[in-house]
Amino acid sequence: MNETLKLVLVGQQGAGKTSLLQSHRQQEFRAHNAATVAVDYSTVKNVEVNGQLFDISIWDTAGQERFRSITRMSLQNTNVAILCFDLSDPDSYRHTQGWLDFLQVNCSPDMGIIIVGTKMDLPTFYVKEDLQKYLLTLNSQKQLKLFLTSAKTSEGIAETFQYAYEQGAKIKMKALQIDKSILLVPPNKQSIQKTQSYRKKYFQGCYCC
Ligand SMILES: Nc1nc2c(ncn2[C@@H]2O[C@H](COP(=O)(O)OP(=O)(O)OP(=O)(O)O)[C@@H](O)[C@H]2O)c(=O)[nH]1
Ligand SMILES: [Mg+2]
Repeated sequence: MNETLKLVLVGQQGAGKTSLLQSHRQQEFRAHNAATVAVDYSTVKNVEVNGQLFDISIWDTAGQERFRSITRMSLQNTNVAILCFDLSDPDSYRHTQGWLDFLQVNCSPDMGIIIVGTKMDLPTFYVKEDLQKYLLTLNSQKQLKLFLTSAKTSEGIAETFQYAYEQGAKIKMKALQIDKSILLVPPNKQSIQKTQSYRKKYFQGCYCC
């Protein structure tokens, strides 16, 4: 059975999350996308990443504030979060620190984070070098990789998802190795005795649970 990978798209309303995914999965661009309600979810099976097959699910969250608790729940067990901001909208850009804080509070420290500037076909005030410097100033415990994309021209889309898949695969395989090494450590005599005495005390000698 394939391992699973989970990616989640987050960011302000209208940042271009749904368009990014549509460009990646359907190679299409819609000039007027409806705002996402709650969260959309889709899986593609049998994707080869780093020589291994994965079933990759991508969760496209809603940027609207009223869905924040659903976004929070969607982040459970995420391998990589793709944080989008709109390059043509300074307000969207200013919210990246808030979104990073949100991810740090609600996600496992092992999760990867990628920052994606969207709509690079539109006029923008930012150049990549300045954005990269800005990322270094953000309060993040991780090294943040930045991609600039356009769902309209599909520039940068393939590279963004390829990187996200590879990073996700590395994180997933590392976590599985840790799980296996924990299972390989045999329980010692002391801990077995401790468990038995605990069960006797609280379950009156019932060992079935
Ligand atoms: N020119 C241009 N417009 C884009 C691009 N990406 C998205 N848009 C437009 O921006 C608007 C919002 O894009 P969405 O992808 O729906 O944004 P979203 O982040 O999913 O928004 P929510 O679902 O509300 O959180 C849409 O009308 C898109 O057509 C892009 O790369 N270039
Ligand atoms: Mg959307």
